[in-house]
Amino acid sequence: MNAPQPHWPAIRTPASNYIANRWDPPAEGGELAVIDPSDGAPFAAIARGTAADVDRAVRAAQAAREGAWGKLSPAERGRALMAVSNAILANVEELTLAEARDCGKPLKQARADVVACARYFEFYAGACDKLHGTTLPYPEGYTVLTWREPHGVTGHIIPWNYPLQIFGRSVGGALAAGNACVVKPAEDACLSLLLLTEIAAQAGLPAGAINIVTGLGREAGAALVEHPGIAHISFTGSPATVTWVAAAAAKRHCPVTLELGGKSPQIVFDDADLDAAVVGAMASKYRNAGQTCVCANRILVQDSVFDAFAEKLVAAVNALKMGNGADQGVTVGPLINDAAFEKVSAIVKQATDNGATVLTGGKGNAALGGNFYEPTVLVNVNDSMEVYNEEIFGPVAPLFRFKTEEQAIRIGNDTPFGLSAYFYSRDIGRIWRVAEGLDYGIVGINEGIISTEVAPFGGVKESGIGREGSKYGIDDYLEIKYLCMGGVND
Ligand code: TXE
Repeated sequence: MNAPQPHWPAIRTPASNYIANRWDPPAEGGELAVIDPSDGAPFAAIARGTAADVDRAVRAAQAAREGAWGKLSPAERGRALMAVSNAILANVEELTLAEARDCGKPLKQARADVVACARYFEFYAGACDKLHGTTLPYPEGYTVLTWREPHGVTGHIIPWNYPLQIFGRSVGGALAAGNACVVKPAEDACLSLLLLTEIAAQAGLPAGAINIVTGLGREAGAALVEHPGIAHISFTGSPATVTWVAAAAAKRHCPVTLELGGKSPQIVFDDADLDAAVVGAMASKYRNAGQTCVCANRILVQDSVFDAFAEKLVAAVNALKMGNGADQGVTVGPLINDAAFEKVSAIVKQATDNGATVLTGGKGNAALGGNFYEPTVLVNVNDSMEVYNEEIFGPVAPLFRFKTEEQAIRIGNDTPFGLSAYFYSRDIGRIWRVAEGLDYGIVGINEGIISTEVAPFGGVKESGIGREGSKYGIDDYLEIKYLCMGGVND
């Protein structure tokens, strides 16, 4: 690479799985290189886990369910999760560094992800002793009630774009419900989760409550989905991979929670506060270099304010600072790997070859090289282009014109995805009409950042099944047992 690299402090990088509260070397001894997305150079190694490691992790989780973890009262479970939350914050520096370097994130953003992860654990800690069933009205002589029970051992397949946040949202909810967890992080970004699991153990979490097996999706990931001891699978990733994951889970009737990304519209109406809409678009589209499942992927702007919005957006984009996450003031880092860079480059090229105009960006950053793709704004785009149809997963904002509210809703819904949508308007009547018309699991109104521990995260249509985060997210990790006792009056 051309750019001088900043100095990264050393990061502990154990090439081991973490099972039953100890580092556990992979049975077959394999390793995978950990690549720094900012220069393409390997800087560490992780274990290449296989089916034997997954099996050991599942057994450790089963033992935890039957042992120390399963025997905690709900209040004690809550205190254990609160201790994990506090320990995450006490180790914020180490976790921030690991997340930033592994994912290519600016330090400020990685730090926010660590804090968000701690908040998930704090939220779920408070929920543990508030999960309960109900009594039901039944004919006299019967007593009927429901109990809520954990599935047992849950499997969690985590992607590379927000490892800490997605871990907190998914694993935190499963633990609050009383499950023990086996986690397979993405091969592109494992380090923060390995460290976090050790930190959780040191904070007193009983052995086997969380176990991590690293490795390739088609090896360790597939073994996790197929393992008969896994009673629920949570998967966040691509629609291509889920076809396999969901089919393998269905073969053994294993319930799933799925989050598969999106094609979020951001609609800017002519009565919107344009500056607020630009701030929202910047936060939504360009954070994490556009590698966010809820980021604005199609920005629809009403005709009369299109040029003004485009001008303001381009000015804001040109003020971003691209570079290595460890450098002061950097706001946009590299894409995660070569494949991601090629995908984004191909989508933009297909658009420009067919008449799209680049207002800014539109290419890799020549000075930084590698996987740095310049923050981009495109106009003159249409619905025949990949940039209209594909989840871009890069810092590229295509701007589309629309004339009427009905047209905006129609274009906004014109995708098989249904994760999140955003719109900007100050007309209260319009706000409720459009919120109702958009076919999405999450709708941001005059708001561009949407993910928080108190809210249900997930989508409709091809964006997935179920929710994580909030009290709804815990429901996915609980079974309902219905009890009917007769003969009470005999
Ligand atoms: O995803 P994969 P990739 C989208 C985004 C991105 C594209 C490709 O558009 O450009 O997907 O990313 C594990 N059995 N999203 O290739 O393959 C894998 O190890 C079990 C959106 O990284 O879906 C990793 O842990 N597991 C998304 C996880 O699946 C398997 C976030 C995700 O990898 C497996 C990431 C298998 N056979 C990408 N194969 C979002 N929803 O936010 C792979 N995995």
